[in-house]
Amino acid sequence: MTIRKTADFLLSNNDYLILTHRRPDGDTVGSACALCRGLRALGKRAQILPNPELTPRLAVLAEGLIGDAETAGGCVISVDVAAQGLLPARYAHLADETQLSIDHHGSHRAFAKQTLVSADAAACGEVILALLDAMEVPLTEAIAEALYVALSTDTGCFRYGNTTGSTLRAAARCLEAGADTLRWNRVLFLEKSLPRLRLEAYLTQHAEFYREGRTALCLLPDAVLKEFGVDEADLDDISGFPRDIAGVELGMMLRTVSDGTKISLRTYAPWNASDICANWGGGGHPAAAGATLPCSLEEARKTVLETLERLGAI
Ligand SMILES: [Mn+2]
Repeated sequence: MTIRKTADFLLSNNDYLILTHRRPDGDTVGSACALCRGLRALGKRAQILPNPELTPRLAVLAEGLIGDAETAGGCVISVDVAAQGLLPARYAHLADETQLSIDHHGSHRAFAKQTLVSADAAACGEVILALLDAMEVPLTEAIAEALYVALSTDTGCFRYGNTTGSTLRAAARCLEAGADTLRWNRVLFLEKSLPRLRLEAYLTQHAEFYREGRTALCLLPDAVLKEFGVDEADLDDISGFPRDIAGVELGMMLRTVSDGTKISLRTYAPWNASDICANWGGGGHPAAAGATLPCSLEEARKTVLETLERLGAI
C-alpha cells in the first residue's frame, strides 16, 4: 500500500481498533495514540486495545483512548507490529482479522489483509505523520506529543543511524506544535532510577566480551531484577547497554520472558542485526533486532554463541 491508498482506506471506514505490540515501546504507543486522535479528529470512532504490558510512563499518552477489548468491534489496525507473533498473546486471534498493518520494519512479515511498510522511516510515528498529513488532520499538541515520543524512542533521541532529515523535520513539527520535548527527553532519556543504575553496574561487572571487546553479551536473570527491585519501566532500552560500551560493534542482551528467552541485538555496520536474528526466527532493523527462543537463559546463551561463532562474530 502507498501512503495515499492507506489514507483513502482510513478515510473510507468509520470505526477503528488499534493494536500495539508486546512489551510496548514509545513508538508503538505513540503511533497508536497519534493515529487514534487523528481518526477521532476526522469524526470517526477509534480506540486502542488495552495492552497488558503498557507501562505507567507511556500510559499517560493514551488517557481516554483505550477501549474495552470485550465489547469492541470495528476495523482492526496494527501499528509498529513486525509479525503476528509480536501481538500481545490475548490478541493472537485478531491477527487474521487485522485489516491494515502500518509498520516500518524491513523484516515485516505480512499478516494483515493490507500492509503499509515504510522501511526508510526511523519510527512508525514518521509513517503515521505522513498518513495524518495525507488525510489533512491538523497536528494538535496531543498528536504532536505522541508522535514525538514515537520518533525519539526509535532513534534513541535522534542519535541512532536511522535518523534522517525527514525524521528531524517531523520532530521539528512536533516541537512547533507544542510537544513538551524537554519533559519527554527527561523522562525517556536523561533520568535513570537507582534500580536501573544498580542493574547497569551489575551488567558492567558481568558482561562477557569476545573478539577483543568487539562483541559483548549480557545476561539479565530474573533473580537479579528482583534483587535490585527493577521494574519494567527501568528496563527501557536496556537492550542497547552492551553495544554502548566503547569498542563494541555487536552487543547482545538475553533476558527471561514468559515464553522463553528474549534475545535483543544491537549492532554497528558491517553487522546486520536483523539478518543475524533471522537465524533464531526473529528480525527487526539493520542496527536493532530481536528474537525469542523457547528455552532457558543458559540454553539460549549456548545457541547464540554457537551461531555467532559460525558467523565469525566471536
Ligand atoms: Mn518502531
